[in-house]
Amino acid sequence: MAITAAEQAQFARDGYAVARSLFAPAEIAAYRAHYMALRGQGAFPGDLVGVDPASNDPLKQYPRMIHMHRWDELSLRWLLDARLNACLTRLLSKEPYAAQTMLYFKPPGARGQALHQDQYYLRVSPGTCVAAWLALDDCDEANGCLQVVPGSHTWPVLCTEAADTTRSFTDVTVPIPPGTPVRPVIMRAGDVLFFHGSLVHGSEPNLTTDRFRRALIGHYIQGDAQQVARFYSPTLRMDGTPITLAGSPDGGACGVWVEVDGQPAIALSGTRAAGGRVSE
Ligand SMILES: O=C(O)CCC(=O)C(=O)O
Repeated sequence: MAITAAEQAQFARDGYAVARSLFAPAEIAAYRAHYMALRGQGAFPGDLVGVDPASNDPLKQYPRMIHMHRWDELSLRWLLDARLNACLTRLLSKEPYAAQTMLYFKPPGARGQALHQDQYYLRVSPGTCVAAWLALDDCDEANGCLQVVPGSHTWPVLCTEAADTTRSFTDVTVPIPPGTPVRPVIMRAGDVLFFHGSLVHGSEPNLTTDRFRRALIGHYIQGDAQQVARFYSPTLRMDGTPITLAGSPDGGACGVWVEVDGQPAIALSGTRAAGGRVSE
């Protein structure tokens, strides 16, 4: 079984779970070769920074890819893979819709991505989004594995603040109270991390000199959702047929940390900025 009862319980409690060895080594090798070859061909629709092999910034040499399933058959087949569908359907109790693919290359020396919540960007309603994050390389703290704040999936979407762009390639982050545990998710290539749309997560820079930290990522939304941010439309049913949901409104309330009886608590008093970055 792809998702065990213990993993399902962890997803409910902590907001994430890892399905170990969901993809075989030969499949992983094929994905790595495919995306490295694609990246070598130049820029593609959705690249947030152009490909620049001469740049000193590793992320300009290997920018992430977005929405590849709209023009790449292998990415589409992966997004709709029956194993991912089985895990997601078990975790969500209903088949999801598929909304996005992304490929992070994260070469040696690359910056990470500051802590954030995917729901800030996808704005799924009702319900939430869920990510399937497939490790294409073994990953740990040295090469910038994903880091999560267990239990933060119960938090509302938080208001963002400026991120440290010397460590993060994105410029906004969410604040967390001092002492809040942030847990590295150590994975082997072929493992898939599933995480809830409100889970606070991100990654630190790749500090190695010789190890990529590639990840193939799918974003899904709960199958009873009626709205999603327009950037993700049209979404797909897991049989590949398109379904166009209403566009969710920009802006809205977001959470700010306050102190209640000496303890951190979240008050919904802020205003989420409209517009800005379109993708998590
Ligand atoms: O892989 C990373 O470093 C960040 C990925 C991420 O934040 C996401 O998939 O939402």
